[in-house]
Amino acid sequence: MSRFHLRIASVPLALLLLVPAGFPVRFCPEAYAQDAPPALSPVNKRGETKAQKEKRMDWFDHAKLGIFIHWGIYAVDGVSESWSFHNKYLPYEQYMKQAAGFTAASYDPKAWVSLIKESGAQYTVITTKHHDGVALWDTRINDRSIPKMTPAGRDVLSPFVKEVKKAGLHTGLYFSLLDWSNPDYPVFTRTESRYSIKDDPARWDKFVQCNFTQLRELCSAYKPDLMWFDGDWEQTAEDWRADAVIDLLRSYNKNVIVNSRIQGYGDYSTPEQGVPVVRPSDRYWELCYTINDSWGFQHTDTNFKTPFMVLRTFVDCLSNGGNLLLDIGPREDGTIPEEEVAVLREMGRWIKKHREAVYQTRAGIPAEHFQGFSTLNEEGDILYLYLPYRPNGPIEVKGLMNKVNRVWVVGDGRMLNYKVYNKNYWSDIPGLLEIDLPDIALDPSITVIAVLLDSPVKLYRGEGQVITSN
Ligand code: H79
Repeated sequence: MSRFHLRIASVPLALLLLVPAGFPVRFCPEAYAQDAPPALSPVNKRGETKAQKEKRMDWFDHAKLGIFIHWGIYAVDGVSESWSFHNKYLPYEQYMKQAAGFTAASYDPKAWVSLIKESGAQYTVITTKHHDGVALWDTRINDRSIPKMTPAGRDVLSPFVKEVKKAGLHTGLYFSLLDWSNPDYPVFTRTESRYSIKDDPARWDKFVQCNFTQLRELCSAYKPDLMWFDGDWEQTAEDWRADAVIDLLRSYNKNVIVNSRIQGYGDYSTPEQGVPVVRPSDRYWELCYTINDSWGFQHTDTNFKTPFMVLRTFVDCLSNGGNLLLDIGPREDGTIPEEEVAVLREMGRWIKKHREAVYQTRAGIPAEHFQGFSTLNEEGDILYLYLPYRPNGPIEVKGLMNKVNRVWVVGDGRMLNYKVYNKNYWSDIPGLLEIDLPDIALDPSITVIAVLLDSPVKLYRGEGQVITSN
């Protein structure tokens, strides 16, 4: 047993329990062993091993950034997607009249994909149908679609997906399970219901068939790598036929990844808007997040975050081992607001410079060790430190038991001077690692420092100690 194992073994149990569940095994196996094993999702109950799931999730795990697109008739008047009629901010008829203003006149799917590619994203998820039931493609189940209802007069999904695949990005399709416009769907507005499933199961079955038909249309035409469901909360897994939905998706692509919003049947969790404060317990997660406060285009919403703010949240996700699914809301004519373009371009600049500290990383060390965000490489022997600020002195890392072999600025290559302070010969407790960072090495946004260790990272997690020997 190594010296480190002995050290961990002497740490009180209560402290070990504080270690987050997603904490990599390599650090401290004993601490990890204290955690309950992550719950198996129903998909795994159906026979997939942990190793098989890891393999299937591999591209997603390394993708880190995805671009979400909310595009629909709600962009015409700039009202909230579907919710505006559901919550009765305006009458349903007025909401649907927006269709007459949806032109896609300047829609350039090639330019969209080129911007997404430039941002450094590895996948994109587009709203094929939101809760309003209006499909972007030419569905055969009804006339509620962009090709049938709007002056755009054509399927706007196919040319986009074609470009996505050409660019080597992964295809994600957002699909609302609920459809407040469908006459056979029980819920209409917040206060109006059409019927109840238990009173008329045959009518519900009719609706379920609509979902299955549309899912078949999407799977056969677009071969999604990822299905992003939404709106599952209104019905149970049984009513959605969640099991059969997953079977259907897998019959088209056995490696398909499904988000969690299908009543417990998905592969990864999807916090929405609220940036996680503690590391999510799910091994796989993705924060979906808007640049202003709206998913779709809303001309009155000018509350845009700066590129720096979005980048900082991206790094926050990286440091906790998750992805960022960053939303854009194109206008009805297909143009993308300049503020959103600026954010995607800056993400691209920064990611390109720091790619070694993005795609091949996993969650970093606990915040007590470093006042900022951190990640580790796959092997665990390079610690990346992200500085969304200009430091007033040396950068400090606490409790690092490894010897440091080299420190440099990522994307710049400059070697940095470092020193360890307060490492006493009579104590096993590590000293303070202090790294000098000259102003000239600072990135205009977030500087990244790489710390090469002599072996996979080992952390001291104790409370300190009095003199034990001298
Ligand atoms: O498409 C975007 C939003 O329109 C959609 N998801 C993103 C990606 C969205 N769905 N729900 N919400 C946003 C927030 C709604 C939450 C609530 Fe509820 C619905 C509160 C009350 C009803 C959640 C579900 C809490 C209770 C039921």
